[in-house]
Amino acid sequence: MASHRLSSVSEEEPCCDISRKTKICLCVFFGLLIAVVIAVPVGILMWPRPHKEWKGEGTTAHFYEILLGRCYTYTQIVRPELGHKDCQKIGKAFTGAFLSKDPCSSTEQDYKPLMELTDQAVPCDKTLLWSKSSQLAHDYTRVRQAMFTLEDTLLGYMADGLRWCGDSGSSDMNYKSCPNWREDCSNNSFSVFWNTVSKRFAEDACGVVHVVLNGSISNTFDERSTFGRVEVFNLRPEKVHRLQAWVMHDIGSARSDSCSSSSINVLKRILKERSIAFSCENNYGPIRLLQCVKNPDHPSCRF
Ligand code: JS2
Repeated sequence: MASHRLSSVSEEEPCCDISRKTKICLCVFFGLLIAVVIAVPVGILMWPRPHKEWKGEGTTAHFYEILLGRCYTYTQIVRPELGHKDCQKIGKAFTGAFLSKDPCSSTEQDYKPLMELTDQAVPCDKTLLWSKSSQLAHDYTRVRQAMFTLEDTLLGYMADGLRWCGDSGSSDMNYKSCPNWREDCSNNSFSVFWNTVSKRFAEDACGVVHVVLNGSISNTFDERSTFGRVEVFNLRPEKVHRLQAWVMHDIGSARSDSCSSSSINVLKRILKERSIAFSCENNYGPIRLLQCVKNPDHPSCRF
């Protein structure tokens, strides 16, 4: 009797009273259930969240291509003595400073790898700072190539006029919008970059440092500007023994500020407290010539 029983358990016989088919169905069901339980949260996490809307312009189109192109142009053509710089590494360090990060909590630390890859010595007496006179300062160094504004150095040249930001929820650049300094946040990737590179530019300066200031506006020296807030306070008195200011007035415009005006006296006082000598000249001749090239018929340009 017993032997027949064991051998007689036919395929259809339910074990634990359930059929093989049911067993398979249950396995498939639980398998699917487990898959869903895992897939849903992973899916939610992986699902690319739309970038946060900011008040400022988005990342410049073709940002990375422009950055790399400028790096090669600068290191191979403009300043070939820097031909040893690795533009691929520099490009990666630049984007690594802000991609996949909250664009409102950017820090100087984020840009440290980039700063280390782009160190560049500017000869003493050849540093030119500027404030509210970008065009004039750059017209001058385009002609007087021995002098350097920040934008005449590798990193300033690469980033000049560009905009960029990322997002902690995505590894892409946000081309739609980026934080605006006033309306969103001040520690945004873009502003922190310019503060960081301006700080280093001032720290590296030596000898006589020059600055082009705009005498046709009220606050010729603005303590809230990058020059007034970052560069003036990062000049090293042990290396910089004088700051020479050139206060330029637009051709044909009324004089608002000059070397004897109150805002310039504020600059003079700050430098005195920092044991850095100060000298100032209104409408420095060579830059005046450049202004007259653009306004040849103006009476004050009849030499
Ligand atoms: C360049 C940008 C951009 O001495 C100069 C430079 O060294 C510069 O880094 O900082 C100084 C000028 O800044 P400041 O005094 O604030 O002048 P400004 O005319 O009121 O503001 C210009 C913006 C300076 C920082 N910066 N510099 N190229 O594309 C650029 N974008 C920003 N924000």
